[in-house]
Amino acid sequence: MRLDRRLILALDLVDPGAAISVAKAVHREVDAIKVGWALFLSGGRDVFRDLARLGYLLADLRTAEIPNTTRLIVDQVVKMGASGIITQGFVGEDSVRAAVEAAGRAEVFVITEMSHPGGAQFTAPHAEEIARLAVRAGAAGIVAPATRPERLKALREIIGSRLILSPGVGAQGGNAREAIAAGADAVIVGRAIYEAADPIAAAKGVANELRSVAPR
Ligand code: OMP
Repeated sequence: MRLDRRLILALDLVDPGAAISVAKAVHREVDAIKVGWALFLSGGRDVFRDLARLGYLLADLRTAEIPNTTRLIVDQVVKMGASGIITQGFVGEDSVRAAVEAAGRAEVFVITEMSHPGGAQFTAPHAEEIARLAVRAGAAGIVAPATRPERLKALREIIGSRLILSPGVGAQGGNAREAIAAGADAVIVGRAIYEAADPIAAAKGVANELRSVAPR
């Protein structure tokens, strides 16, 4: 993933037409567009294929499965044109390896510790182990919370030069500058952009805010 703006749009809209129109408006202001189950269930493969034509499509069809099922899902996701894939790490190393193998040239990002308050319950105590597992399995990087920037520092030490993508900015209370300063390579932002009166201005605003933070 090439990170010029250090910003990924989480396009969690369920109306496929609205999703495509926001994506067309905003895609030049972000490094990637992340799409997930809600949009897939409403718009299916076609909307994913259309979005993949705009640039880097990060498919968040978050696998949390045994290796064989993971492989089957990731094969399909790659066929829709995804350049990157998000998978859960708590499923263990064999499943994450299966995702990396099936992804081929697509990059795999492993969720270590989730950004919502419930993420502190079970995922946070195991995040370091999951980050180590992600490195061993050959993942391109991890997903870790902007809502707990102090955690990003610890995870960075484990994953070295691999990428940290950090959700939780804006609607969940996290701050983009703090997340990048704490070691994230890019922030994942959804509602604060696609629910804004002017999503282009909102995306530019986040990217501008980040311009003054030194890259790691
Ligand atoms: P907003 O809260 O609207 O900015 O959206 C955040 C996006 O990041 C959503 O698509 C979430 O599903 C996703 N996300 C988290 O919020 N927290 C996590 O721990 C992991 C993810 C993710 O893997 O993308």
